[in-house]
Parts: sequence; C-alpha cells; structure tokens
Amino acid sequence: MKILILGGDGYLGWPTAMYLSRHGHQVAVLDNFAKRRWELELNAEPLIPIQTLHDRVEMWRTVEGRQLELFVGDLRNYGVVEGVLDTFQPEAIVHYGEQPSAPYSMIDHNRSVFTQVNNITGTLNLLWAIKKLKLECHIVKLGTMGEYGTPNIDIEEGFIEINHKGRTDTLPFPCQPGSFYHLSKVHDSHNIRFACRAWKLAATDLHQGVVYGIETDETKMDNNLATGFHYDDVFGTAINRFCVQAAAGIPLTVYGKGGQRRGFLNIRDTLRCVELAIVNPAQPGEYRVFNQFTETFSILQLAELVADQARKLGLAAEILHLPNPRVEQEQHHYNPTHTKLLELGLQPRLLSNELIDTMMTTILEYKDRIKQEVILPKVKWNGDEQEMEALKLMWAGA
Ligand code: USQ
Repeated sequence: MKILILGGDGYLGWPTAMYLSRHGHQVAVLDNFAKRRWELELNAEPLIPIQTLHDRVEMWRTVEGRQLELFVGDLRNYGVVEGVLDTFQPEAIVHYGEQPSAPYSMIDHNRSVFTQVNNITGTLNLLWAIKKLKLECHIVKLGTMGEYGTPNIDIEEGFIEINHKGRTDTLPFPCQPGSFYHLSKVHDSHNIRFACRAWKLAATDLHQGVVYGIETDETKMDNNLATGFHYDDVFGTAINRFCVQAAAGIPLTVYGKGGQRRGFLNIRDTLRCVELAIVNPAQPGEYRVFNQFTETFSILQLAELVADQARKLGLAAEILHLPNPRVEQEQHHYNPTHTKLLELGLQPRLLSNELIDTMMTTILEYKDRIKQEVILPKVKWNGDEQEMEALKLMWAGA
C-alpha cells in the first residue's frame, strides 16, 4: 500500500516509516523539521544523537535495501500539502505532524497560539487537499487519550450512548482536556469527524496514551537509524524521563501525589497499532476512534517500578514529590475501554522489569549526554512564579 507519514522525522514518525517499509509498503515521509527547531529553542537535545532525515533515509536504503520517498514541507502551507498528496497519491496517510507537547503549549501565549494554529491548520489543510484531489485515502490521525481528561465515569472508545429526557443517542464522549495541546487534538477530532460526515472521507482517530521506549526492531538495525528520545521537562514523558533520571542518579520527579493515572504503551505497540488501523481501514464516510494504549498505571506506581529496577542495577534511585506544575487531578477514577485494537489482533507488549532494564542499559551508554538542567519542570500551568522558585529550591536541596 502507498502510505504517507506526516511528521516522518519525529519520535514515532521515523520508526513507523521504517516499520511499514519493512513490512512491504511503499512509504513516503513529509516533515518540516519543526521539532528540531523547538529543541534548539529549549536547549533540549534527544539523548541519543540522531542523524538528519536525509541521512536516515539513505541509511535505511543501505541497510534494508528499501527506498523511502522524502518530502520537505510545512503542513500549514496548503500548496505543499496538495502538491505532496497529488505527487505521491497515498492510499493511507499517518498524521503525526503536530506539536506534541502539553508543556510546550503552556509556556506562554505565543506557544499556545502556535500549537493550536499549527496543529489545527495542518489537519484542515490535509482534509481540504484530500477532498480537492478526490483521493480515496484513509486518514490515520494521532489523537490522544488526553482528549477525554479524567471524568468520574468509565471512558468509552470515542462515543457514548446517552439517554436524556426519554430520548437516546450515541454521541462523542465528552472531552475535558488538560492543556492547550490536548485541546488542539480535540479540535482536530471535531474537524475530522465533520469532514468524514460532509465529504465522505475515511478516518481513524487514534486516541493514544503515553508512549515509552527507545528502540524498535528497525532502529536497532544501525545506530544511525535511532529515533529522537527526549527526557527534558517539555518533550520527555513519564516513563522515559524516570529511566533517564534514575540512570543519572537524580531523584525521580513525581508531580504532586502521583495518583494521576494514564494509559501507556510501548513504542513498538504504537507501530503495530498504526499498521492494524491501516490494514483494516475505515470506510468512506466513517470516522472511528481507537483508544490506543495497553495498560494503565499511576505515575507513582511507575516511579516505584523504575526506582526498584534501578536499585537492582546498583543505582541510588529516590522518588521526589514535586509541587505539581500542572492543573490536574492527582487522585481520580480511570477506567478507559480499549478493545478495538485488541479485536484487530494487537498482542500487547506490557511493561516489564526486563523492558525497564533494557531501557536503562541503553540510557547508561549515553549517560554523559544527560543535561541535568533540562529535567526540572519549568512550565507551570497557572504561571505562579513564587511556586516555581520554591520548586527550584526544593530541587537544589534534594
Ligand atoms: N508527570 C510527572 N512527572 C514527570 C512527567 C510527568 O509526574 O516528570 C505526570 C504529569 O503530571 C501527568 C502524567 O505524568 O500527570 C503524564 O505526563 P507526560 O508528560 O508523561 O505526558 P502528557 O503531557 O500527558 O503527554 C504525553 C505526550 C502527548 C500525548 C499524551 C497522551 O507528550 O503527545 O498526547 O502523552 S495522554 O497522557 O494519554 O494524554
């Protein structure tokens, strides 16, 4: 199948491109290298050095003997989007091409506007280009479990049947996202669903949980195929950050009580989920949602798992409860449904001590590159300077 990956230079985009190429698909990647610019803005380099996309595409051709087509361009430019779609004529488009960080979207006014304009415009351009070109093409869009927030009822897979004043309807599950980034994904979901209804487009919205992991079968084939693994306060996510903190001998940064529960999945399962969505496509006019995670944990549980494992490796891992820089519930009900990908054949690769060990071993190889100054959370949801100062002092004393 001809598959276009938007955001093909990213943490998930690049491994997905290699994985689908290796599984016999004809793959093209599009990227504008925005993530690399944001990294420069924030002094946040990936832990493992990554090559340019051009070099990685060339390396993939050498190692695997398969050619990835490479487009450079910005999804906010409609001409770019229409041009690439017209040239490549994809049958499926995997859309990762967005600003992916909640903290980034909460830094200041500029970054929050940027996140929403960037994400929503790119997706709208994509929808309009597919319509204009009359492409028969399945959109596989990376959404987030964070679109739902943490309601005090079980979360369904996209839709919920509601009885109201004697009448019944199946409606989109209510959304209570926790950042301007997560909100951008909600707005995307509404736009995509509308385009499916109005223009008979076909889309799968993958409401993904927090991804962890450094390696996939493909990145392991050569060091020069590595993907961008972040541990900083803006682009790094929970398990990945905890493993790096333990390796560096820094306390594990649990925000608040740590009772926040989220869905998690291994990076390899992300690739498999995307493949399952592609080979079992939505039909014209259909907008469907898959909740894409394999297990839930509280943040404190995860920190304890990582700390226990780190101690077995002889590292002195401690857990530090920091004042929570985010506005979020720290103790709450969380029981989201996630059956659709399992029904399509997903066999989850659950978090195990071995997996944490493997991650830590890889991280320890790059220990000298860990920048301690990018670990402490600096972005506060309600911008209280005094509390941030107190937090810095607490960190300094730890
Ligand atoms: N957290 C800590 N300590 C840390 C980092 C995070 O306690 O050092 C807590 C946060 O307060 C939050 C939870 O861990 O309660 C998850 O935070 P995260 O930074 O791991 O992930 P999040 O900001 O939610 O965003 C990530 C990805 C995003 C994706 C989302 C899926 O960056 O692209 O959409 O996970 S989900 O969390 O299900 O919304």
